[in-house]
Amino acid sequence: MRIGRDVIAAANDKLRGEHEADYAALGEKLARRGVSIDAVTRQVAEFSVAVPSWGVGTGGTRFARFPGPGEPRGIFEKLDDCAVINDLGGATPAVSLHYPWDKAPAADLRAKGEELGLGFDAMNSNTFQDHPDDPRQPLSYKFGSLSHGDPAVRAQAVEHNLETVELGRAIGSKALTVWIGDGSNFPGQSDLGRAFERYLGAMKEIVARLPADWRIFSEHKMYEPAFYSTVMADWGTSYLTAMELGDKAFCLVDLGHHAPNVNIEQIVARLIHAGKLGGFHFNDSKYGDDDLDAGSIDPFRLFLVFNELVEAGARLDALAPSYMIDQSHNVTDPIESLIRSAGEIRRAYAQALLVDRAALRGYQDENDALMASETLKAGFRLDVEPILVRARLEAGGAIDPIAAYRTSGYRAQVAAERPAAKASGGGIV
Ligand SMILES: [Mn+2]
Repeated sequence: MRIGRDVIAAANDKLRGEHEADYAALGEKLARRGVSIDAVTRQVAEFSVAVPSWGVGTGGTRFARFPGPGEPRGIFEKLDDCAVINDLGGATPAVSLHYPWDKAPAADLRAKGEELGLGFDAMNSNTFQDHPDDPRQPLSYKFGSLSHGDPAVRAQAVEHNLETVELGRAIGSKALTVWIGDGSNFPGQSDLGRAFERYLGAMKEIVARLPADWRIFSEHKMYEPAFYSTVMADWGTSYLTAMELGDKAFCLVDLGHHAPNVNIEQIVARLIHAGKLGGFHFNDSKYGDDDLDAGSIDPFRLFLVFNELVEAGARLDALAPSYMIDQSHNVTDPIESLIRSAGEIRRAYAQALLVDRAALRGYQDENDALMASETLKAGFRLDVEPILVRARLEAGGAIDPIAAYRTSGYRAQVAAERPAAKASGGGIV
């Protein structure tokens, strides 16, 4: 089921007058600075972010999971929920799948995507848990996967990644994201050097068999599930990996996978400089890999990341990173969280577009620290909501997507149709 165009139109009718006034007011304000609001709206409308298939189910913590009503029971219902997010928010026309959680015949996935107006972004493999029902994966990943000491386990993990690529290729994806849980809990448990070398060897086998037009993203994460060392621990290791693996290999930056207070925007700038920025997993965090809604804790940091992206200009266009959300929703309706997050990501982009870059460069060159800082913050302080609304409206979405979603009664309807949700994957990756 989908939310009818008439429901969205009726909700919009009530708010349209106010929106027009807000858009005109912001347009006037920007015009005084020589900026065309319509041009900025067009850029924002062209920016989209993929939603994670695993994000539409309720996530969990290390301690428990509290399922919500009407959780999708499989990939096709997940895609239904993803379509609602895109229909209302107009910013998320692609879905990132997780394999084998989302295992299904490729033709059916393609048909469902076409029916819902959804495409498929990067594929995610899964060697951080065992798959006892899969005859092709009889060996355990308890002590690692691509870096495991046993070559048979590594070979199994390589084959699993290639199987993930095979499905991705059949549904129009062009990239594989590899995140492994490999690591150790105790000093001495694992040889740090040899584990990394084994990982590189296994990744080289995957890269050698990757389709010509595919990219591979290595996603680093400082800790968890391993608590002493992680094989792919930081952006330095990820960069080393991408360099070693060659032209098809890039780094993926998950905003929650860094030590507290790390300057993520600087990492982004470095990876752009190196031509190795492959993509993002957007989310927000206060303490660790919290997987909270993008922009909900530190919207300024999100803005600073987008400031680097906008600053990079043509160099970024050449890299064409994959923009994806990776969140775990434990206490909210996942559809609402994902609509909100996509909006916040676009907000950060719009604010970054509105930074006066010529003035900023001038102050930087003059070492006027205060005015450089003020010029940057002037973009962040702008209320760009009318631009976000206009971009949504032009895509057929809702002026207030969360209000329209609540009015639609979608959650109650799917709760009636989808009894006894069973967990299909966690959400903290
Ligand atoms: Mn991630």
